[in-house]
Amino acid sequence: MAGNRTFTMIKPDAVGAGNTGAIIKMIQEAGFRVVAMKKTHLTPELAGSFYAVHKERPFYADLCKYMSSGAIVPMILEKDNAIEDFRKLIGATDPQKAEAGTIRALFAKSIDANAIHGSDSDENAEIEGNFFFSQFERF
Ligand code: 3AN
Repeated sequence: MAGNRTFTMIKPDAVGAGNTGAIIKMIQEAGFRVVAMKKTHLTPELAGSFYAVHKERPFYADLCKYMSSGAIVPMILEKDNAIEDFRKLIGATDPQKAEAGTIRALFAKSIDANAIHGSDSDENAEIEGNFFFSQFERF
């Protein structure tokens, strides 16, 4: 992915609250191009394998339950400096600490129901994008 792609998912709290369109608008206005996108619903098992890196963390079980509680909208996004710029756009994991104007400050309900995911490295963006999309689903 050579540094210009990231992966995101709009999470069940934000999809359920009807904020999908507003969030995609913010993403596009920040200069990201949508390379792949769909609406889907994870099983608890699939959520568990997506978040396998967090298996040992105390919040893992709740996270898997939450991420399979409703529809999500995964996307692959493209922009120069995508990983860093996207994490700036979404704000801190805990919405109480997220900078004003960020997606989490505007739309997240709590540290677990925090509206949106953003990959933390090029390597993880590639792994996470491949979890949801085949090469034939990218534009
Ligand atoms: P981020 O999504 O900001 O990169 P990670 O990768 O550390 O955060 O955590 C993955 C997800 O796990 C978060 N998006 C959040 O939903 C959940 N999470 C992280 N830390 C906590 C915590 N202390 N308590 C509850 N859930 C958490």
